[in-house]
Amino acid sequence: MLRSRHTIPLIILTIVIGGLTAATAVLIDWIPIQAAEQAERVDSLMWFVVWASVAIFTLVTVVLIYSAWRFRAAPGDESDGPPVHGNTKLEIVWTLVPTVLLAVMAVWAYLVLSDNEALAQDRLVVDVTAEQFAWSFAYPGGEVGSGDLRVPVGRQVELRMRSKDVIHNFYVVEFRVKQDVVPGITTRVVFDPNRVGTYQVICAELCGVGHAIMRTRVVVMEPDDYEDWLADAETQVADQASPAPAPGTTEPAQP
Ligand SMILES: [Cu+2]
Repeated sequence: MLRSRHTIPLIILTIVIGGLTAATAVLIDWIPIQAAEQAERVDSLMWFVVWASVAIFTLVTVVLIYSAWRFRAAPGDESDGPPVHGNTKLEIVWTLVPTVLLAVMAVWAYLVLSDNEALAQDRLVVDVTAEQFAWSFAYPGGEVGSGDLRVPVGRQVELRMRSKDVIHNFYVVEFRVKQDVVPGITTRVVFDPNRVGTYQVICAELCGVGHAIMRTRVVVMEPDDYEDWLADAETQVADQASPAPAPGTTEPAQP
C-alpha cells in the first residue's frame, strides 16, 4: 500500500520543518513589551494567527518538498504526467478549513476591539493636538499642558485628538493602539496603561518632511506621582501669568 512508503518520511519532514518554523516564531523577539491591557488582547489574537500560519506553512511546505523529491520525473522522461482531475473531498477540506479559521479570527477580532474600546467611568480624558511636527497634550481643566503625555498607571485614558493641519497618527507600540488624527474631526483612542515606564509616541502617518521626528514620549506614572506632577504643573501655570494660555499650546518645563 502507498501509505506505508510515504508515512515515515512525511512524519520526519513534518517534524523537521514544523520544528524549524515553530522555533522561528518563538525564538525571535518579534514584539515589544505589553504596557496596556489592550496589548494583551491584541497579542493573544496575534499569536493565534501566528500558530495557524505555522501549521499551514508546515503542511504546504512538507507536501511541496516531498512531492518534488519523491515524484520527480526520471532523467530523460519527456512523457506527460498522469491525467488528474479534481478531488471533491480535498476541495471541501481546503475550503472549510480557511473558512473556519477566518470566521474564528473575525469573531475574535471583533471581541478584542470591543473590549479594547469599552469606556470606563473613571477614565482620564486628555485633549491631544497634533501638528507638523509636534504633539501637545491638555489635561482636564484645560490649564495644564505638556509636550509629552503623562498618565497614571491602572486608570483608563481616553485621548480626544485633533489635528491643526494634515493627517497624523498616534501610535504607541507598547499599548498596541493606533489611531489617525484627522483635520476637521475629533478622533478617539482608549488605552488602559498597566505598566509604569516611558514609551515612545510615534506619528505613524506620513505627514511631511518632519514626519520621522514627530515623536514624543508617554510617561506612565504611579498615581501619586501623577497627582504630584499635575499639582506642580497647575501651580506653575497659576504662578506664571494671566491670561492663561490656550489649552494644548503650553509647553511647561519638564520636571
Ligand atoms: Cu505627523
